[in-house]
Amino acid sequence: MRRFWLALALVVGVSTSGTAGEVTLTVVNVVTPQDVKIWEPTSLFAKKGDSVMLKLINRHQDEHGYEVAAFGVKEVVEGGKSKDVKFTADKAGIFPIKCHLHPAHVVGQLVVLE
Ligand SMILES: [Cu+2]
Repeated sequence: MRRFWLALALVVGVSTSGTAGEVTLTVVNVVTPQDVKIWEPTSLFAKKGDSVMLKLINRHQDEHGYEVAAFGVKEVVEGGKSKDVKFTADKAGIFPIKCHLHPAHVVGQLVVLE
């Protein structure tokens, strides 16, 4: 339950209309106070059918991956660079987000509402 509220607190973009819309977010790879590298925000929200546009910004010197396997997203962002990603959230559910290069340190989720 605590994890659920934490996820809610990290909501940045949810489209509010009844039809499919667009979710545009900037996601930045940062280091937490616990010295863990994460893509922030860690929880992304969209509605089924939304186009999701993410600007991935890697603030580190080494490259990091951003994978949302459920939607065919698998990017590598070089150190100090950014990359734009676009996909359609065409199914509802909770889908893991990870760095496929260093799976241990970057974990998040994409929540797609029906
Ligand atoms: Cu990484």
